[in-house]
Amino acid sequence: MSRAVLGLGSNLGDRLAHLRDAVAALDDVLVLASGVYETPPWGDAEQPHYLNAVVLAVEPGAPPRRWLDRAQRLETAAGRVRDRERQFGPRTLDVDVIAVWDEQDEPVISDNPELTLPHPRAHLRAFVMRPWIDLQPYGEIPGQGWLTDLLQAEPARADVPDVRARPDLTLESR
Ligand code: A4P
Ligand code: MG
Repeated sequence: MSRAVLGLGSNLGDRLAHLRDAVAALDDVLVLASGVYETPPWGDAEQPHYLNAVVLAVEPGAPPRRWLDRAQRLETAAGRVRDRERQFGPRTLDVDVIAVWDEQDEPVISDNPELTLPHPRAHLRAFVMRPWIDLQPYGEIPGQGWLTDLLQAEPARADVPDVRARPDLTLESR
């Protein structure tokens, strides 16, 4: 089994619908979806707040690249328009491949710019690690450390209070 942690984010349009549609489209590989969190924008302040969530997925025999293909198909389906001037700008849907484990359950490590694994900014981001720790209290970002430790270290620590659970929103499909 190839295992993946995927990060979902949306801050344009019907944010919850974008996340739910992505989760529904992952139905064949989905193991667990986190709660939904409302988060201030990271990296580019002049944009609306995001809804963020994390999912765990498995697929027998999937090479790492297949997770990226899936992520990009989901973004396209949500009508995402890329603004080359704003790397961290607003979007209907962002799907990042946060980490992948191969068939032997070994973490995939890669500095390929097409698919860098683990995601190079995941360990800095409370909006990724806080939902993830819901699903895996003993979760680890390969090469970076335990989620528990990373969430208590700067810079993520300062952002944790602003990552607000939205128990009124769920990712159950419509
Ligand atoms: N790429 C390389 N590695 C990966 C990976 N592990 N996962 C490449 C996904 N893509 C990866 O991505 C640019 C290129 O990265 C792709 O060609 C892919 O091959 P993109 O989706 O075209 O561009 P982007 O998403 O605008 O840039 P980037 O650098 O992925 O931005 P991020 O890091 O995704 O940041 N604030 C909050 N609160 N919540 C958010 O969800 N998201 C962002 C986007 C900014 N601020 C946010 C949030
Ligand atoms: Mg992205």
